Parts: sequence; structure tokens; C-alpha cells
Amino acid sequence: MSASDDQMTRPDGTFTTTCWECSAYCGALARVEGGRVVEYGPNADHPHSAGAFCVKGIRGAPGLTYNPNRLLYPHRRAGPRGSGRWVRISWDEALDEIADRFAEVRRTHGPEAIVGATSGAAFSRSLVTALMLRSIGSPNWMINQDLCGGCRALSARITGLPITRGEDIDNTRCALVVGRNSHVADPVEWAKIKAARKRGADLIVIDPKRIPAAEISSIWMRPRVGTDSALALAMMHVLIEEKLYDREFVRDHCHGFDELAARVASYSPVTAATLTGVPSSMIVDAARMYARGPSTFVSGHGIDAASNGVQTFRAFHALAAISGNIDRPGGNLRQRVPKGFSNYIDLLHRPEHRLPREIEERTIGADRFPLWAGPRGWQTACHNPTVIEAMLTGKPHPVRALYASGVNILVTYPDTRRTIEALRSLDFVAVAAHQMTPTAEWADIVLPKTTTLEEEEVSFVPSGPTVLLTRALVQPQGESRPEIEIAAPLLDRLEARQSIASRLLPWRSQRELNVHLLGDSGVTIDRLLAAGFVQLPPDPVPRSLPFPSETGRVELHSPVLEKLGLDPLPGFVVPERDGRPADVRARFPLTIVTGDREKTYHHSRFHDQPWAVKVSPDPRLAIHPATAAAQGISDGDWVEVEVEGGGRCRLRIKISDGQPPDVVSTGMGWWRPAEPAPDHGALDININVALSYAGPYDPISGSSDIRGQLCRIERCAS
Ligand SMILES: Nc1nc2c(c(=O)[nH]1)N[C@H]1C(S)=C(S)[C@@H](COP(=O)(O)OP(=O)(O)OC[C@H]3O[C@@H](n4cnc5c(=O)[nH]c(N)nc54)[C@H](O)[C@@H]3O)O[C@H]1N2
Ligand SMILES: Nc1nc2c(c(=O)[nH]1)N[C@H]1C(S)=C(S)[C@@H](COP(=O)(O)OP(=O)(O)OC[C@H]3O[C@@H](n4cnc5c(=O)[nH]c(N)nc54)[C@H](O)[C@@H]3O)O[C@H]1N2
Ligand code: SF4
Ligand SMILES: [Mo]
Repeated sequence: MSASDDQMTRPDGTFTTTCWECSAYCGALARVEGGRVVEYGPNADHPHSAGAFCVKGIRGAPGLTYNPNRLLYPHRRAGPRGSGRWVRISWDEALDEIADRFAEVRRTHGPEAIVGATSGAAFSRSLVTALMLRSIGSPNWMINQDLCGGCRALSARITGLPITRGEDIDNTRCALVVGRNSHVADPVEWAKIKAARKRGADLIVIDPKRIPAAEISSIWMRPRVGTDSALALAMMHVLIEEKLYDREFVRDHCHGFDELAARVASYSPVTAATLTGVPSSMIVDAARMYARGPSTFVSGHGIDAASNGVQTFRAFHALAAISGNIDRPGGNLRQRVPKGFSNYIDLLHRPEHRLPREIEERTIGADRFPLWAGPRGWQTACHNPTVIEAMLTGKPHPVRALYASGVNILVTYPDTRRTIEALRSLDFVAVAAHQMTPTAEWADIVLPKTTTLEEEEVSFVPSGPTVLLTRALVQPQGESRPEIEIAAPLLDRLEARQSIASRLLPWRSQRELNVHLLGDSGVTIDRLLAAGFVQLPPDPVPRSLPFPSETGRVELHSPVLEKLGLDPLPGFVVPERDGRPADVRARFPLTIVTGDREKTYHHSRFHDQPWAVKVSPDPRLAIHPATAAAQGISDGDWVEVEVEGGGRCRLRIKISDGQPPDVVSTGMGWWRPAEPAPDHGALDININVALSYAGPYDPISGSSDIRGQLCRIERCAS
């Protein structure tokens, strides 16, 4: 039995909880009968989500938990790595073996040769994995945020604007939605946008594709992929030229306005029209509409995960600032966690959980991307592509062992073949997962993880503001465990082998960690267990509070970037593909966007769930009807996509007049669990087989492009 909390039995009944399948954190009601979750759905009375929910919660969370393919016991490989042959072992055997192998790698190559991989700091498993690695003495953990929200996070930090998740859509007069398809990605946000529109608020959408938000927008701007910063610079140009900016806010709270004004002077709407393909009159109208305010900037992944991503966000963050939309009802509000409460990122940065600076400086990638990796880094994580490189080359220092949990790197990192090569080259790989994934197939030991219905999490969302509880509703299936019950006993064993630096992960159960997170906030675990959430009084950040930057102001001009020899002002960075020679552009006439979200999948999750596969049986490539017709391609045809500088994969055509004629869009995360091990189709229909992870990299975040590359398509067999 799991000791994840002090509930020895978990009773039947109906409970308020929070869905933890994604970071939308929807309030849920769960009905438990006979120790099994029999119903999981929205909680209409929830202060954060107000009844918003999605099928991944309703079907996906129970689907993962009661999956016939669920990994229920630890296993050791029974053939060569990747052979797909496994034998069941006990937890003691699994943990002893991991400890032996880690100790050996540590002795031979040093602690930093052991690397962790998780998704990001929104989930406790990531904090636990990072602190486990740090306890071993390794500062190296990979997070997938370079492919996700890392550019936004870094711009927010550099600019001194902690406004992510602080979009006050409920009170706005104008929402500026950029690279965000909330309709699929976030039902809570989508409900708010629709409600705002209904009450007469304006909606400006910037997206190359005709997404549902574009269909209900006041203005829809359709830039060439990867050129958004020019739109933001030109909107600032209009605001400054027409004196529509907020002089008081600029005077009292911004640093470097004159330099910014000089920069945007050269980005007139006419210039931006040339760079982006958006008509200049539309840019002017959008700027004036946005300037009337209060306006809120709602941003998404469509402008993140790019080699110019931080600069793009810097431009939009500067626009939000000079228009005075910061800390103003209906604008973008600064976020802070309740007094006494900690979130995972806080803990990651607390001195008592950190390694000595000289060790953190050895984090892989810290030399090139110091604001991303290492002691000054945002989540203190590594630069992933450099880690993959280190696995293969031993440079800058050897990486010989991997512990991956809550991440499916083989499917979700670009350049699948190279990731496989890297995993194969390691001395030891352990993976914790809910089922055998293409990543787990390359492990020596796999460990069964609990799901969102079986483990307890505590978190905070600014809307409300609300402290949320995800309940451990039912006993874990089989012998699955939460991360902390893997990490703590593993550290005990490593300690017995004199193989840890210091215990930087002090908790032994999820409950202990959660009590620690609640701290002396006044919200207790008992109160949360009684109600499922605790709504706190509104706590707006006053504008008079200094901004978290060197100057205490919003840094339009960044002294931090200047010191690093990087462009201190928001600017336009020409997309890489524009610089490709004419003959290459002729051979690869299309531009590809990857990562369109699907309602029934969460990245690589749920691909063996019948309800999901029924809705979306194949990975699709959306293409404009005229472009398809020119190549004699019809809806439903299978095509081979070849990405310039990358590889190939197979996708199925979906004709859509919502696409720009020269842009094809696809999803991500595809594999077919029923297909043979080890790759389960991930070398065939997964777009990341066709993408390169070799750069160019954003000079600040180290992100590489997962959209905007040149490509060509050709019909192929199904
Ligand atoms: N159902 C479901 N929901 C999810 C997820 C899931 O897998 N499934 N994943 C979750 C996660 S981790 C994330 S990060 C979010 C991501 O969700 P979003 O933040 O919505 O990001 P994307 O779906 O990648 O892209 C959003 C839009 O960006 C547009 N876009 C592409 N290129 C550009 C460009 O150059 N400029 C502009 N302005 N727009 C562009 C695309 O056309 C698309 O409409 O979704 C979350 N929600
Ligand atoms: N080409 C391309 N690549 C992309 C993207 C893109 O748009 N295009 N998007 C990127 C983005 S935004 C993201 S966030 C990443 C996502 O990348 P991943 O985080 O790798 O995606 P998931 O499929 O959600 O992987 C989670 C895996 O962890 C396992 N798991 C183990 N423990 C737990 C647990 O406690 N809880 C849960 N829920 N799962 C657990 C699940 O079973 C699942 O196999 O992909 C990135 N990769
Ligand atoms: S959007 Fe869906 S998966 Fe995400 S928290 Fe809400 S119900 Fe769960
Ligand atoms: Mo993401």
C-alpha cells in the first residue's frame, strides 16, 4: 500500500478535486464507488474554472488510470535495450539496481554525469526529480520548457513583468490573443474570451490560421509565421506617434522608454506590413483599438518555442507596459503567491534546496544560456539539445545515466533518431511512466507511476485567487507510486552507498511536501480536504510595488541583456528560412507549423484510448485546398513530409481553407502504442522525426524552432 498520504483507506463518495492532466487546473467533481472513480467531470461552482472542462479530464484521467496497458509493476529489461522484452521485479530490486548503477556512474564520471528529465515546474514530479538529482550532486535536469513556454517565461523575467496567467479577461475591453488557440488548449480561458466578446469587448487575434477565436474577432491579423514581433513593434510605433501610450506609467514605472521609442521609430506600419504580410491599415486599426483599453495580452505557444521567441515576447511585453495595461483591471496583472505559501519554482530557487554555485555553474548549457541554465537560470535546468550532444560526445562533460519521469522525450523532443542514439549510448536509463512509451522502451528499468486520480497535489491559481487540491481519490493501481515515494527511498539507498552530496529533498511523502507548500499561509490541508479548494480574498498588486528587475522598473531596455552582449531592446529577428538560398526555397516551397493541439490528446498521452482514437485516428497535415489541388493531393491522402535540414515523416492530409496557402500545420506527440516496440510508430508518424534539434537557438532561452521551417510534401502509400 502506498504511503503517499495518511489516508489508509480512501472512501467512496462524491468529492471536489482538481484535474491535473494539464495546467488549466479545472475544478472537478469525482464520484468514487467501490474504490474506483466512476465519474469525473466539471465542478460548476468552482471559483477558477466555473464549470469549464474537457474530454481529456472526463475520459482521459480515468482512461489512464484504468488503462489495460497500465504499467503496474517495476520491470527490468530481459533482452538487449530496446528489445521490448521485460521481466517483473520488486520495488526493492528496482531501487537497489538503480542505486547501484547511479553510484557506479557517479564514482566513475562524477555526479553531473547523471541527468534527470521531466516536463516543467508546474508539476510536483518535476520539483521532486530536480531535488533528487541535486541531492546526488548533479545540477543537470532537462525540462521541456524550451519547447513550451520558456521564451515567455524568460521575457517576463528579463522585463520584470511576472504577468503570466494574470490576464484579466473578465474585466477587459479588448483581448489581444497572439499565437494562442484557447478553444483547444484551455477551456477555462476560452470560456472567458467568449464571455468577454458577448458583453461587447473587442478581440484582436494574431494567428496565421483561421482558428475559432479569429472567427469571432474584431480584427484578425495573419502574419507570416515567426514575424509577430514586427507587429508589436509597429503597434508601439503607432502608440508613440499618436501619443496613445500611457505617459504616466512610462514615467513612473518604465526603464529605457527613449531607447525603445528610437528603436520602434524604424518599424512603421508600412515596414511591418512588408515584414509580416499584414496590411498596414489593419496594424494601425489594431493599435488604436488596443490603446483604448483596458486591454489584456493573451499569449500562447504559437510565438514561443522559437529561435527568436524571447525577442517576440519582449516586444509584446513592452507593448503591454507602455500602453499602461499592467496592474490595471482588465489588463495584465502581476501575480504573486499568497503570503506564506510556496510554489514549486520558489522551492527550486530557495538556497536550502540548492547546490553550491560552482557546481550549478557546471549545468549543461549554463555557459551559453546563463539566463536559462545554471545558477542564474529561470528554472535552473539544462539546455536539452546540448545534453543530448553530451550523451553522444562526452562534451562538455560525460553524461552516462538518465532518470526520466513524466516526460516522453523520444516522442516530444525534436530529432527522434538522435534521441534514440543518445539513449542507446548511455550506461543506464531508468524511466517512470504510466505505460510503456517509446521513451520507456529504451530503459533498463521502468517504474510504474501513479496518476492524477491517485496522488495528492496542492497548487495556486491567480484567478480567484484560489488554492487548489488534487485529491488522492483512490488507492494506486498495482504497485504504482508517486514520484516522491520513488525519490526518497532511492536517496536512502544512495546515501547508504555514500553517493549523495546532501539531502536537498527533505520530504518523504506527497502529504509532507503539500503541508510544506501551504506553509503558514493560513490555508491548511484539512481545510482543503474538506472543501477541495480555498478561495482567498483578492490581492491585487499595487503599481507602487517595485517591479522585479535590477532597476525596479519595467525594463524596456534591458541592462541584463546588454551586459551579456545581447540586444537590450525588443527587435525583429528575421526568420531563419528567409535567409535560405533561392534554390532551397524552390525545392521546399511550404512552411510548416507543428504542435496544433488536439481535443482528445495531450501531447503523447491517450493514444491507446479508444474514445480518443475514434475522434482522431491519424496525424493530420492541414493544407489549403488550392495548394493541395496544385499537387493533385486530396483530403485523406497520406503524404511524406520532408523538412529542410531535418528528416521525413508520414502524415495524412486534411484540406482546410483556414490555412494560409503556403503554410501546412500539423500536431505533435503521435505514436501508436499497439505497433511494435521499441518505437511504436514514433519513427513513422511523429513530426519530431522530421525536425532538427541542432539549432539555430534563441540566444537567450536556447529554444529551437518547432515551426517556420521550409518543407515539401509528396503523396505516399497509406
Ligand atoms: N487538448 C490539448 N490541450 C493542450 C495541450 C494538448 O496537448 N492538448 N497542450 C498544452 C500545452 S503543454 C501547451 S504548451 C498549450 C499550447 O497551446 P497554445 O498556446 O494554444 O499553442 P499552439 O496550439 O501550439 O498554437 C496556438 C496557435 O499559434 C498559431 N501559430 C503558429 N505559428 C504562429 C506564428 O508565427 N505567429 C502567431 N501569432 N501564431 C502562430 C497556430 O496556428 C495556433 O493556432 O496547450 C495546452 N493545452
Ligand atoms: N514538434 C513539436 N514538439 C513539441 C511541441 C510542439 O508543439 N511541436 N510541444 C512541446 C510542448 S509545449 C510540450 S509541453 C512538450 C510535452 O512533452 P511531454 O511532457 O513529453 O508530453 P506528454 O505526452 O504529456 O508526456 C508525459 C508522459 O509522462 C508520463 N507520466 C509519468 N508520470 C506522470 C505523472 O505523474 N503525471 C502525468 N500526467 N504524466 C506522467 C505520461 O504517461 C506520459 O507518457 O512537448 C513539446 N514538443
Ligand atoms: S483542460 Fe481538460 S485536461 Fe486540462 S485540467 Fe481541464 S479538464 Fe483536465
Ligand atoms: Mo507545453
